[in-house]
Amino acid sequence: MSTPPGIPTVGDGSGIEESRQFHEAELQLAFRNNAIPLEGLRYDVTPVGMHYTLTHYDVPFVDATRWGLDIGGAVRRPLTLGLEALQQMATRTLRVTLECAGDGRALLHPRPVSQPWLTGGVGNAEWTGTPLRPILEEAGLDADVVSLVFAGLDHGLEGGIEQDYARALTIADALSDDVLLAWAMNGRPLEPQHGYPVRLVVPGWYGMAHVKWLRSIEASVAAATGYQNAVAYRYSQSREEPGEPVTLIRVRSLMMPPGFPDYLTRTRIVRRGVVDLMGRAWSGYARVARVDVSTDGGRSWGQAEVDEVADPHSWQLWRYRWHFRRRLRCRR
Ligand SMILES: Nc1nc2c(c(=O)[nH]1)N[C@H]1C(S)=C(S)[C@@H](COP(=O)(O)O)O[C@H]1N2
Ligand SMILES: [Mo]
Repeated sequence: MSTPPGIPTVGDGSGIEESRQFHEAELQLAFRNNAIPLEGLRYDVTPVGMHYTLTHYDVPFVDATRWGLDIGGAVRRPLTLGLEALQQMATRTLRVTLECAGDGRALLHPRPVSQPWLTGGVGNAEWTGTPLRPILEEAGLDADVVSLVFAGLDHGLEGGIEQDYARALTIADALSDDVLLAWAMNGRPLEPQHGYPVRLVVPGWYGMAHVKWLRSIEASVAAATGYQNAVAYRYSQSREEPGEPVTLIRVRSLMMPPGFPDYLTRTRIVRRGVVDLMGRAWSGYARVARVDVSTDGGRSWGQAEVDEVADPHSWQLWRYRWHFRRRLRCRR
């Protein structure tokens, strides 16, 4: 594959030079795509209005009474399913931590020019829908199908390529048990920005796989191509390498900031004494067994208590009792 054109970084002629100052284009994206406020980590299930959002193009307006999901390509019985038909199928609710693959990118040097996440491109919601596998079985995948392409109703320009937002899964990943076509978030119909009327939910995977405003599923006898699979969402050390595809969520944790903030800078003020630190840790690969906490800038570490009984795809609560005696200066 030739050099990916699509992922600009600061200082490469994108017009944005590396600096802690952000370009107006980045600011505009940051307003459209909100992070969870870190105090929102307190809720086991993230309230819908606190859950992060990431939308590449425009949020499409969808009339659910006219909406249908087309299942086609290399299948024996192409299907079109409306919302009511889907809702009459077997229903499951899963608590799933969703994180944007770009979470934290604005802290990188050089900084990739995109939605400028600092932290907080994450949330933990309850998604209700119907399992994908029986629908694929009903459609009857041809024996030589290797991937499924999930396309959304949204359309835009990215990396110089005009496209519908679309992501593929291998057949094995698409058939795995917990993949859902979801129409509800925290027990209510999806909000427009979260994919109304139906989105894909692929527990354990970074956000880009969870295609919103799902319009079609196409069975393909070829491996995935398309901008969002072949150019975006790849781990690479240089522009020249095609890199490895981004799939499951890597291990991470965040802390609810203790004390209270300064309005402008968000510097925290914490009173001396016993401070119960709390946060969340998650990984799409495995349960989190241990969280280490440092309260002295990494010189020493203690072990937090980690909730090990959380749902399999849900983030886990951690707690750490801090005996705060000395004065300390911390940023953010
Ligand atoms: N159709 C469509 N699906 C999409 C996207 C998009 O732009 N269009 N963004 C993806 C990305 S990058 C992320 S991180 C998640 C965000 O889901 P949320 O906004 O519901 O939190 O949706 C994914 N699904
Ligand atoms: Mo994302």
